Amino acid sequence: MSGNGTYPIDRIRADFPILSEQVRGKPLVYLDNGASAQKPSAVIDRISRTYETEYANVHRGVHYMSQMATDAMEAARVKAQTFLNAADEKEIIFVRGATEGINLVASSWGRANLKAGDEIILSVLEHHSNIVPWQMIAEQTGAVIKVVPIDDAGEFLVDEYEKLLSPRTRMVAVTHVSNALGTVVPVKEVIRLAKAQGAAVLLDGCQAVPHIPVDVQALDVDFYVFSGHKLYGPSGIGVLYGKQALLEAMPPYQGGGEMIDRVTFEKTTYAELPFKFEAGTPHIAGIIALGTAIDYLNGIGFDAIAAHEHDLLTYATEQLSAMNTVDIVGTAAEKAAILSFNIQTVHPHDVGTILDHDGIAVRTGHHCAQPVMDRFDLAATVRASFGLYNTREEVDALVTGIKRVQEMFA
Ligand code: 7TS
Repeated sequence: MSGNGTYPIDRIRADFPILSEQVRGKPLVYLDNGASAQKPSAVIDRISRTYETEYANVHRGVHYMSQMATDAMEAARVKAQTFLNAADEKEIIFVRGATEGINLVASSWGRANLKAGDEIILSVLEHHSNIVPWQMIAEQTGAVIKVVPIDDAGEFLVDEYEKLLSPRTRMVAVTHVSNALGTVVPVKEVIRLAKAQGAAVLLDGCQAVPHIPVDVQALDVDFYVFSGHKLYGPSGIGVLYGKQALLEAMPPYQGGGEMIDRVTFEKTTYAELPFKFEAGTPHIAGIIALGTAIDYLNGIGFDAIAAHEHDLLTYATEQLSAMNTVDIVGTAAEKAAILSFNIQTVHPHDVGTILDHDGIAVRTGHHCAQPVMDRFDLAATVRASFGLYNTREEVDALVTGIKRVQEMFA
């Protein structure tokens, strides 16, 4: 049961076969959704069905199977468009994941738009995949990176951000929700201030899309990326949204089949959007099943998901706050489904290993966000990250596990 009596938790849990698995003789308590979420049967079955009944390469066959696969893939593009409320399906580019989406924008948009002395604004909260691609393009173009600080609660400091903005700011690339702390960044304000300076904005939506509805038109954001595997869909597939005019003005990222209009050794012309950015055979079954994951989420509804996860986060935060020797890292006013903490004097990896013996899966380490760890002068944290199928009983299991760790190290 959850704290919210109307949420169909039992039915939802039954949709995820892996949740009935035992780990070391104990029921699996999966609290590592920030790293990757588990898959409902609908998604798993859709992958099988694609290969069993409607598989061929896409966009190139006149034959029946190729047309079936192409139609299913393009239907998934429309689902992703609707999911983000993009104005046009051409604005949805399928990529391997958020990492590839950010690399695509940094490389392609960056090459076309950045020159020496131009400024890129990131924040301390970024995952490495929203840092390193910008460092690489900065090195190539002479652009300069500025970093928005956070406070002791892990809040994005809008005042400090405002001070960093200047007419030289060309790109603001920030996360929508921090993977290490759970902080929800005030992205509407971030975008409004960037637009006032004429800067483009990319949002890394990896940790946002599983928890909160996103409307790219209402946000007026230029680029938005997310990974399918954190959204209860397959790994190896993700989405880059870009405003059509920006994508049209950008050079291709990779060359190859699918992305061309006409190839001769003298000159090659490129395909229209979105195909210009989709070189090579895509992850066909993954794209189709990502569409199914989106259907699945819509079937539950974001209001219900957000309320359920808010209840779990609040319940877990209360319990851990009450434990002396437990320090919660990241206490922003608005957080989404992520609880990072440390047990004083116990190394996070030891905590993770002991919890694993109880069947509890959490992530320990720097969470690919080393600047966040540096900000708090930590090497690592333990991170419990919740999903739509977690329960208060699982939070209780985590609390019992933490008590066991405390007793072992007392
Ligand atoms: N951005 C954010 C905010 C993320 O949380 C992650 C993955 C990525 C980008 C990269 O996504 P990928 O699918 O391209 O790898 N974050 C995590 C995590 O927190 N634990 O494992 C992966």
